[in-house]
Amino acid sequence: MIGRKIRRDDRITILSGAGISAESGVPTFRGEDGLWKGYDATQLATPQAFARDPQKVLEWYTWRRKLIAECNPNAAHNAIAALEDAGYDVTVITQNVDNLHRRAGSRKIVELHGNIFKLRCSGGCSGIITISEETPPENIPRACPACGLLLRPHIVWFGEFLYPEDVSAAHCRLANTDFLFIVGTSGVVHPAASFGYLAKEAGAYVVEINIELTPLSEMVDATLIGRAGEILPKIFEPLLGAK
Ligand code: BJW
Repeated sequence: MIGRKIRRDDRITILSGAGISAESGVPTFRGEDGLWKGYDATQLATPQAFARDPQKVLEWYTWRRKLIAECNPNAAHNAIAALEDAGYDVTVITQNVDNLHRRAGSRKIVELHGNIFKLRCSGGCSGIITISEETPPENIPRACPACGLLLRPHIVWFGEFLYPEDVSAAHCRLANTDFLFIVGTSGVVHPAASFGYLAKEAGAYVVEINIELTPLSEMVDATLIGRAGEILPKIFEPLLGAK
């Protein structure tokens, strides 16, 4: 199906984007359904938007958090977690902030763009506050316990730098992986958009799974067109008994 056989000792890396969570009911960012509550995410997920109207941005995140908390991992998240559970060397590098890989049971995860269930001080105090999916919106803390400034989502907005330790962890893995599966990403947001090239240059076999072609389709070794929740179980489930 993917053109190269996965062996038991292969290192398998997943680079996931919003499309992997679409079948869970989490909206994607771009494309026809790529609107969040009528807002263009690229206009609200910026430090400028937060500086201009923090209330609006925080309300938008509260709404999204509630929507995401009501969603569950789907067959794609589960197939990846099951492969790791079966003893394969699997690392997930995700652009998603929805926590669904962790809820599915994946353990080795690099969250490139942060996590919507974490908060940090908008003034730069170092502590990160984790909130549970069940926390009602009215109980989500608003002010930094150390300095009193507003808390903001622990998310990387446009124009902000990713955390260097996350980028290093991703680069290190991409340089040392046998397979890279690029799943459900439009492949336009950097630096993640360049990760396929890094892995390929380092010798990985790169497979894209998406419902449509993307700018990355030309560089990958194989593109599988279809839903992640249908394709990934077909690739990974036959491997489960083989470890
Ligand atoms: C399915 C499916 C199913 C649907 N099965 N598939 C040139 C070079 C380098 C950088 C830049 C540059 N020009 C501009 C930049 C900066 C910018 C950038 O890349 N912009 C591009 C748009 C051009 N990058 C940044 O700002 C990053 N920081 C940075 O580069 O720092 C250095 C720097 C600083 C200052 C200036 C310049 C550089 C930070 C990026 C942070 C991205 N943050 C967001 C918002 C998070 C907020 C939040 O969630 O609240 O992260 S943007 C948004 O896009 C979100 C996503 O993680 C990210 C990627 O989107 P993704 O996952 O690909 O989703 P979609 O919706 O685009 O695609 C879904 C796909 O799924 C589609 O292809 C569907 O077909 C598919 N699909 N159903 C399989 N069932």
